[in-house]
This record gives sequence, structure tokens and C-alpha cells, in this order.
Amino acid sequence: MVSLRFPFLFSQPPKPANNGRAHGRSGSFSGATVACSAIAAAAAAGAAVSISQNPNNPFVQNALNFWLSNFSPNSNRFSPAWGSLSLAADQSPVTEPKTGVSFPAVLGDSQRLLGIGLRKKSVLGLKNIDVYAFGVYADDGDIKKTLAKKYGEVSVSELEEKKKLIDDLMESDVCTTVRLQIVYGKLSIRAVRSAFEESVGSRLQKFGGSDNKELLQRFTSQFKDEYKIPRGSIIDLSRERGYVLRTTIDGKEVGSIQSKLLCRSLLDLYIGEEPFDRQAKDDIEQKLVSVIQNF
Ligand code: DAO
Ligand code: DAO
Repeated sequence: MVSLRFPFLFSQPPKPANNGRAHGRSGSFSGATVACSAIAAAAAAGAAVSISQNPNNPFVQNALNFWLSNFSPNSNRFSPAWGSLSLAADQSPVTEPKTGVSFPAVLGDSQRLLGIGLRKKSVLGLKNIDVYAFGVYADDGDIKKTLAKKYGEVSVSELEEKKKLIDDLMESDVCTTVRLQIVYGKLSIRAVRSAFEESVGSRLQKFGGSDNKELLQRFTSQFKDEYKIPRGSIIDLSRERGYVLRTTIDGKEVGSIQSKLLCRSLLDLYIGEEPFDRQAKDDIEQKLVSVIQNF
């Protein structure tokens, strides 16, 4: 009897999403990948049934070889094409339902949208305002090189494994972009600075321990008082190779700062332990798992 890794696949059925809200948000971009996985699962199930009936049938053997080379999580033979195919298949933009803001599925050819969410802020404890919608992107090739190798063979459905995976993404040198699309119409640079000092500042403290005022100031001093960030502005915060955090506003570069701690702290706002939007973090985690398992 041939030894197969089917249990891996069967213990990991592709989950389109964990609830209705997530499905509404991510359905259009995860659909293709999920459909492919479902075909793979069906093919595997078919092969398994046939094998138990007649393992020497050449048709069955061919089908099995095909499945093993194309869909086995440990196989590298066809995976580059498979990887880029699934990136190309995930082409439809995703719209954040509350604000109607839309995010492209792919940024700069190789960064794939993992999930979207909403940053709210409570003002004087009285009302909650929607400040911006965000999308988290990560480089497909980097995910493959750095994370798929490590997690491709383990069952990432385990909560503990998911936590390690997301921690690894935050710590790693995988190129990522957090795109912010401003929806609040009265955002002042002063408010941005003070929000940043509070949110990122607390993370710098948490992960860096010592005094990080200088780093914080270096970052906030990039935002000149004369900048305008009206509703509709797009701010990209990109972690580039070597832990360089590059900020652009509407495509224009504002500045770059090399700091692993700063990069880590920024990503923590969206995918760390106390994210701005918990549902977004869950969706991102889920999407990352499915990307890794479909390489
Ligand atoms: O107008 O008083 C007010 C509310 C301002 C809220 C500002 C929140 C800023 C959040 C950071 C935005 C980063 C682009
Ligand atoms: O939401 O609390 C938060 C912080 C988000 C990071 C903000 C980076 C802002 C860069 C904007 C420059 C505007 C001139």
C-alpha cells in the first residue's frame, strides 16, 4: 500500500472564512484559492477511494503522481507555477463594507492582500469615529521562502501554531505593506502625531523596553505640519528588505527609517496581540494559512 499524506489535507479542509462577516469581506479574493483547494481535496478523495479498490491500476497511479507533484504541500516541482497562478487568480479588489473603500488584491506585482479592516478611535469616550480602512499585504515570494518552508508541513490549524506563524511574520524580513485609506475628513497632522505616539509608542515600549523617544520622534518628524491628509488619502507603510520602514502618501515618498523594532511595532497594531480590528487579524491569519498550504 502506498503511503500518502492525505491526512494532512483532510485534517485541513479549506475554510473560506470563520464567520459571515469575514466571508462578506474576504469572499471575493479567497474564493479562487479555496476552489482550487476543494478540487485538490476532491481529487485526493477520488484517488484514495480508487487506490483502496485497485492500487495497481495505471490510471490510478498516474492520477496519484499528478496529485502528489501538484498538490502535496511538500512538493516543489510545480509549486512556483502554482504559487503565481494562485496570486494571479486572486485579482479582484476587496471592499471594506462599512466605508466602501476598496483595496487592490495585489500591490506592486508581488504583494498579496491578506486582509482588510477598520481603525476606529474613540473621542473623549463619547463617540467612535472611523479614521481609516487598512489592508495588510505581504510579498508572495518571501512568504514562500521564509514561512512556507517552515510551516508547510505542520498543521497550522492549531491555535498555538497560528500564533507562532503570525509572530514570525512580524519578526521576519518578509516585505510587507500596510495601506491606510483615510476616511475621516478632519484629520490634522497634530492628531496623527499624538495618535501615533500613543499606539506605536506603547509597542516600542513593550518590545524595546528602554527609552525609545528618539525613534518615535524620528518617525513623527517626517510628518511636516504643512502636509494635508484629507479623506481619500492613501498612506503606504512598507517594510522593505533590511527592516526599512518606508512611508508614502499618495505615492510620494515621505521618508524611510531603518529599524526592526519600529517595523515590528507598526505591524503589531494590525496583527499583534491587541489589534485595532480583531476580525481583520483573524482574517489575515486565516488567509496566510491558506496561502501557505496552497503553495
Ligand atoms: O478630531 O479630535 C479629533 C479626532 C481625531 C482622531 C485622530 C485619530 C488619528 C489616528 C491616526 C491616523 C493615522 C493616519
Ligand atoms: O493608527 O494609531 C495609528 C497609527 C497608524 C500609523 C500612522 C502612520 C502615519 C503616517 C502618516 C503621515 C501623515 C503625514
